[in-house]
Amino acid sequence: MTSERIVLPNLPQNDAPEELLQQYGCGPIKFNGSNNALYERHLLFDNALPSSEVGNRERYEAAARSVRDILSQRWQQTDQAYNQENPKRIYYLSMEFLIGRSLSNNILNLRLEPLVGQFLKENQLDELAILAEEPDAGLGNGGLGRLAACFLDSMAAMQLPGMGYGLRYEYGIFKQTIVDGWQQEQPDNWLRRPDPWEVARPQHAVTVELGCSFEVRGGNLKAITGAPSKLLGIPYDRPIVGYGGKTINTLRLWASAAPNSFDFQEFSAGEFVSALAESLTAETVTRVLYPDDSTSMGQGLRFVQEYFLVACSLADLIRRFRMNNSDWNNLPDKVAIQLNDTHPSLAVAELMRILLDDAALGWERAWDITKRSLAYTNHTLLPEALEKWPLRWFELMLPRHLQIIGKIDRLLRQEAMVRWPDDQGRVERAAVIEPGGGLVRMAHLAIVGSHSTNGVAAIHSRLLRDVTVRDLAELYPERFNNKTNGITPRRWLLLSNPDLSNCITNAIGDRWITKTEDLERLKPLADDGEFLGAVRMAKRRAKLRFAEWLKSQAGIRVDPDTIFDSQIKRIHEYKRQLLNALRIVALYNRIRENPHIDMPPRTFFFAGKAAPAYHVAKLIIKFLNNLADTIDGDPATRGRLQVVFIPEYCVSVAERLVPASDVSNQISTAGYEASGTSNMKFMMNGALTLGTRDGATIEMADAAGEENFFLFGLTAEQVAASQGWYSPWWHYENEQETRAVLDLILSGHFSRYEPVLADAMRNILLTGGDTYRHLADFTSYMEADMRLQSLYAKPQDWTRMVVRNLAGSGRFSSDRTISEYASAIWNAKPCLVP
Ligand code: 26V
Repeated sequence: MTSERIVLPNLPQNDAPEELLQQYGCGPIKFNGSNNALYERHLLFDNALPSSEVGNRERYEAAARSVRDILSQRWQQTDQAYNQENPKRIYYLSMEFLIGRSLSNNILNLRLEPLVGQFLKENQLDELAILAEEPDAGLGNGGLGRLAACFLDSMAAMQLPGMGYGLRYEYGIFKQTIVDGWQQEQPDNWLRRPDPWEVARPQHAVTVELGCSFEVRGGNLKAITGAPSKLLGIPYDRPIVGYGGKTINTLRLWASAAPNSFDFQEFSAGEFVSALAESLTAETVTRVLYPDDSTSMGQGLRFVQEYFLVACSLADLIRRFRMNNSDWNNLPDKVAIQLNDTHPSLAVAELMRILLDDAALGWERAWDITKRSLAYTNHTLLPEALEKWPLRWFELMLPRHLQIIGKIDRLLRQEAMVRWPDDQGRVERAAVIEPGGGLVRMAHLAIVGSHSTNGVAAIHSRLLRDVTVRDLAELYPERFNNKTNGITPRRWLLLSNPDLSNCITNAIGDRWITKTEDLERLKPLADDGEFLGAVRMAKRRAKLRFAEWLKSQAGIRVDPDTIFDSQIKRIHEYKRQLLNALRIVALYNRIRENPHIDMPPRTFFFAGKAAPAYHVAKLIIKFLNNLADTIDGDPATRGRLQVVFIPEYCVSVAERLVPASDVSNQISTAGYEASGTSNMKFMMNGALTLGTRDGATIEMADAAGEENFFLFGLTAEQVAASQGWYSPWWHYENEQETRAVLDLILSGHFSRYEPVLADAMRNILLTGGDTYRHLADFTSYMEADMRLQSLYAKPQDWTRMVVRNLAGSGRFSSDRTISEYASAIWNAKPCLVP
């Protein structure tokens, strides 16, 4: 595996807006001219409404359609260039794309902001109100889905011929409301109104064949054996605008439908109805995104979703390959398929099926081509999240794939037996089909059937190789590598934090937008008083903006003169929102015991969703809300401590809260968080990190210098080594503050009317053994917090550290990550669009 990085083309930086429109093929069309203006025309005609009835939703649609008009020529040119040049293409297969809103992002990437700004001013339009009409496209659960969206942005910005393939869920991640402190879930019907960004391409529909038929019963999919059936996959394309607008790639999302083979003449009225009901069944396949919890029921539908994504996407990319290439042997030279976790790992069996049955190649040839075309990224080591599917489901739905997987498993076992003739245990541990259990280990299938397996941060890649799949890593050491995650600086800095962006650009120019290594040039400015003042001012503005937004949205008042201290991510025991809560209770105790204590006033923000069936995570949300209420109601700490749980965490909320935060909490039990990506967003937005040595946080501290980080807690090695003897009771009995905090919680101080809560906390933190080591890390978390508090008292020193973090954050751009994938895994090069 080569590690050399590809050289990227320089991007256009300062084209004049009018020239940009020319470049997009929009010379004759005026965006805001009076004559035949795009916007006016859409506003007037698209919804056939009198202007008296036009509201912000209509204005949003008209604006989005205008922007789409502007980019559509360039979008087609990108496609044409790829068809003509026939470069190696990159296909990113993912069950999740957490896109968020597109209008402002597309305007920014097309560099239309000056034009749009002028237009809004002339027409006295309320920009924020119009942007807020766009639903936040939540086709993902969290980090894995947002990473996929950042990767698409980077590939387009870097003019790489990349395409995303996913599912067009009618319902994205559920909407969260908080009622009496408890999480409630509401369906997210984000497509209720037409989505101006999507273009249906029915001419490219694909037929998917399954070994059985289905009935939907009680929310579950029931298979009807012996009745093979077909599904139709209809592609919906969304433009992915690269920064500078040179390249516009495509995200293709598949919607399921019933094939149109129904012959009206031959059926009676009764069958007519049942046949249409069948089409409803077909459409359920892409109805809803699965929330990230492996424990919940009804996973049969998830299995069908995964195969549906794989079958549609491979058929589509193979069709494209065949248009320009006649020799199957060239597939790996023209196609790189990246599997985002094991969710699309049926691609191994499906590509083998295509090569064996459709292309009529022999096993050896097909196997070689498959491995060289596919690559796999692992995103978690949690055993409960490693997918294993029952053999029985393969028998029912995918009998041919089961044959193929059976043979892959047999050949792998033979190879392992040659390697370890005296160790049947190792052979079984390496196998694809789990011994006895009747389950297919999807991670093993992905590793065996591809040429690359990567983790998403150095520590994670090491644990994956040395612990989780050690046997396979010893069989195929050359396949294992690391690609540390990144985030797109366009959405997560330029768009979401205009004040800090300007401040950076004023200091070092705007090349950082596509070359974030330039941020290193800020390092010497850590000693420049004027620059520090500008950075402080930018943070203050972001805090004011956030406080105003929170008041208008949720009616919650927060004080921008307090430290904004945030932890925003999915709610999970290993992410340890409860450790954060213990810290807050300790600070609360300190103030109550000593009202004159010198402590900077703080506002603690939590946001995040719990999987609907993850009972403990929901209890944690309830506890955080009770904590917020109790502290709010206590005059002893008023004006000094405030806790806020922001409901409905999503991309748009992160875009607002991250720029406003002073402190970022990245406090997972070491060894559990594969990488984290919000850690990087905070770092790039001028927050300081309180964190454990886990995931990419380790590399972030390394890049900024550990002296500029507040690291604490056990290392992954220490966590693993204490497995046999760790007891939370030792900390309870021997640490005064730990005991005081727990005693207060267990006394029911924060759960007077809900005794189950205190019971649950006792169980998680003490009697249940404290699996995630909250108590082990509590004291050193408090120590790190004290260091942070003292630094905050010296604004100049604080901001100096912020600048050193910012200067070290360039490595965590997803452009860097993608350039590593492109050179070391995909062997893909940019393809310029003329
Ligand atoms: C599992 C399941 C199980 C069943 C249904 C739906 C579903 C969806 C997702 C998952 C696994 C999610 C794994 C994941 O999100 N990992 C996160 O990936 C981020 C990007 O690499 C990384 O930054 C986070 O540390 C890691 O937790």
